[in-house]
Amino acid sequence: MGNNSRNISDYTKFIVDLRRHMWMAGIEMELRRLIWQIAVTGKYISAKIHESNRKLAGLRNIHGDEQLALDKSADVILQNQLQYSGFVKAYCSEELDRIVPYEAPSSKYHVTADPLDGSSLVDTNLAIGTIIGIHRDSPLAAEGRKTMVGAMYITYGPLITMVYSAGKGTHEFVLNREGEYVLSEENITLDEKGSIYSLGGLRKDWLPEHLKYVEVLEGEGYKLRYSGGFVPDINQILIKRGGVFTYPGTRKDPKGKLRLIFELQPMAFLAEQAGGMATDGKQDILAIRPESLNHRSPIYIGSRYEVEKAREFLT
Ligand code: AFP
Repeated sequence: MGNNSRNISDYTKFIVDLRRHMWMAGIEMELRRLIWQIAVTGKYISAKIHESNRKLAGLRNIHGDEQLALDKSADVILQNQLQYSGFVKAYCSEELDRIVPYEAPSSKYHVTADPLDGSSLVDTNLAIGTIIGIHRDSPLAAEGRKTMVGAMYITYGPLITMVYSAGKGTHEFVLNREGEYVLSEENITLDEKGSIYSLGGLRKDWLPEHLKYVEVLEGEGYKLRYSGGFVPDINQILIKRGGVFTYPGTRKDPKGKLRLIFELQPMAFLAEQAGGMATDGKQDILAIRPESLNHRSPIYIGSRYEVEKAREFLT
């Protein structure tokens, strides 16, 4: 099995687990080990979600102790797993106000995290997720296209699934009963045009040009799919092979709601690796130089037709 570049499908008779997949794709060892470490951490975060059981224990555990908010717990779990891994040079997340350098001089990678995106949905039992960006330099050093080497998300839903890319396509794995991540969708490729749209923000706050764009898609019969969770909403577009997610700039928030570094760059990396696009309506998400950790941006992400159509109305 020396030839790493062979199409992994030649091995369909084997269960292709995550480590084998990354090895056969020829991904360099430290990056493979980092992606694996984060995927394993998703199991611990999932256990925390179930252990905390917001429906029964409320915001206090059975001992009456105030429970740390789940998104903060998820951040602590990620930091504990990455700080001493030896692969991570620095870490930043939506739960922190700065980049945390780790004493790992030989390690290469800067990790960005939205540890538990959609945490406000936990009590509704809707799917939520963890979003990860992997950079060869600080995420503040340059635009994503120059710093990013990988991205992934983990979806905590009826199944635990993990989607990753290290620059050689976008692939989905499902956590099986044995606790292995097994390849389920390889080289996900978005169709030129989809049939679903996922529309964030309040219609009454949309800018006229965005409303005109949505009305064109409505006229073409797009079906609305919006859960309020960025990870499952993006995941649906990738797994259904097309469509568009947008959280636009509005009258109240011209920069939109979503965070460039923690939410938009990773999803843009995955979408582009799946043959799709991601813009702020004008320029590629991965061409935007982050101004701060809190940099927010409008987003149009998904199939080429829908994202390019947005550009017609917004530039
Ligand atoms: P929470 O993490 O506060 O639940 O917000 C989720 C989110 O950041 C993102 O996952 C959704 O796409 C977006 O907000 C939903 O925003 P609206 O609640 O305004 O629709």
